[in-house]
Amino acid sequence: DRVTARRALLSVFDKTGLVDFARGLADLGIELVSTGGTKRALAEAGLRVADVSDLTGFPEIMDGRVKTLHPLIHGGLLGVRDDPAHAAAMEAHGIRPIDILVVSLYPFAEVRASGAPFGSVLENIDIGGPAMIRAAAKNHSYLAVATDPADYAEILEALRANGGAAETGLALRRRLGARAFAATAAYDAGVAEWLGTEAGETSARQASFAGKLVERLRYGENPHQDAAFFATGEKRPGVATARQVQGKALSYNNINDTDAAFECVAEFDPNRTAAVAIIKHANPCGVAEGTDLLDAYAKALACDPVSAFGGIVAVNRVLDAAAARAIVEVFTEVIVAPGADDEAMEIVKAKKNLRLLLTGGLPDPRALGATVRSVAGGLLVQGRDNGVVDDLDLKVVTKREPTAAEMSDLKFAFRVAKHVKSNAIVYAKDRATVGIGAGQMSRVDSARIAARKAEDAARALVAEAQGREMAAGQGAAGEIRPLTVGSVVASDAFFPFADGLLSAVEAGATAVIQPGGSMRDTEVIAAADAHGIAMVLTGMRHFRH
Ligand code: 93A
Repeated sequence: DRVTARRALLSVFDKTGLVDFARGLADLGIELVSTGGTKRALAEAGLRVADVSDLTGFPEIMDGRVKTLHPLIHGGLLGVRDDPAHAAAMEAHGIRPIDILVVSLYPFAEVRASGAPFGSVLENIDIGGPAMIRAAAKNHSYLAVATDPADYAEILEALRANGGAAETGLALRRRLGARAFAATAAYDAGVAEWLGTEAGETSARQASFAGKLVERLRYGENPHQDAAFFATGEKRPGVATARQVQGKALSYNNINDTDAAFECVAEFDPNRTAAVAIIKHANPCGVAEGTDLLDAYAKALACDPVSAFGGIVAVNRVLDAAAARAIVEVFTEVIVAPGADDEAMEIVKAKKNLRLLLTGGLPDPRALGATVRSVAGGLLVQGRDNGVVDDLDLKVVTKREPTAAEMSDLKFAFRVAKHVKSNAIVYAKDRATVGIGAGQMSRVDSARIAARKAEDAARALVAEAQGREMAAGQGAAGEIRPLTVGSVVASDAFFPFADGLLSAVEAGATAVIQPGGSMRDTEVIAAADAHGIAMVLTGMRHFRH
């Protein structure tokens, strides 16, 4: 996989580090070829360098718009050295291979930012540079391509190894190739954004850099916002790659919520348990494991039946008829599942507007990947939160150890808390959520809201039971016992003070799972001990904003 470099083509706008790098190449016996300005800079430094025009026998024309766009250059970049037909073509047309390409592009972004007039910004769209970069990156089996002065040192180091054998290895060339495509992609994204803005395109329509357009959406989060859906090409089973079997077109909010639902339910291994997540406004309003999907759905629904109205339901196994029948009884926007059996599909069909999405599988919650969010003038990129509670080193820090049942519910609750917007508080019992507090600015408020929702759910259950008894002619009064009594609770981040914990104790929780790491951990642990609560620290936080 080693290639000996004999000839380098340098064409750089940014001349930082150019002379030293080129001298390093020349010292290794590598021949230099350059475009106008780059050649002048090298010649002034006393280096021997040929002009691209001498090589092509063609002058730079149209104010430099056409200087390297020539078969003698592109043939030298693209020719597959080991292919006899390519070698013959090179021989026949006098094309000599280029082994190292060094390009830095016209400063399009800088010229645009300077407020220059349209014509100068346009003139600073580099065409020949990206063409060469992409050719070299495609042909990285034979070429090393540098698109940034920061790459020079690494390349020189490789060439100087083995007693200055002027060789590059495949691993380095591939890395450089990937950086090169990233550079041209980012460059073109900037051009697209600029020209789109100049053309009066609105934001969503010009966001072509986000990936391949799947569809234009009717509107965004609100009707006055336009929107579109792009696929990145990532093969992760989910809303972007799913097959929509039926129902009307998905809206922006549907797509966002369906993604949240499916990512949440994918935390539950289908070989271990059936699981269902019901999502509203990107937050779970009920998540449960069960003996089968029907059981899991009933438990998930009981957590917050009011919010589940108009929700999105995700299941982790092939949707069966019994579960489908129960789901269609509640007004539901979307069902997303790895698959569905024929009978289930028939049942769903009766609800024309209900969308059924089949993904063909579940995404791996441990997979790497990136999440992107825009801020004014920029993008924030981070790795996916691929932390899974089973992989963590859990530490019991209280006098009382959790019982086996508590421990199982604690892990369940923490798994769900990862998918609840911060501050997240999740009460759980028997592997079902019984109260969820989401998206509050104070953790105590989240805890209180979760407890209150659990009380509401308990009230709803009693009312339902009373209704049934009344219907059966036996007037009865049920006692309202909040579902949080005897539950466990998870917090996505540490308790900064004991108050958040105390409010969970008040609601009846007997065990707590949280990352730990607060300055007041000892205070929080002491409060847990004082109330006979078992506490487990995960060492991992699951903020989700
Ligand atoms: O105007 S171009 O799009 N046409 C070309 O054929 C071409 N070839 C190289 N711009 C082209 N370049 C760019 O010229 C390079 O990407 C680099 O930014 C610049 C270097 O020119 P000089 O060596 O004259 O300073």
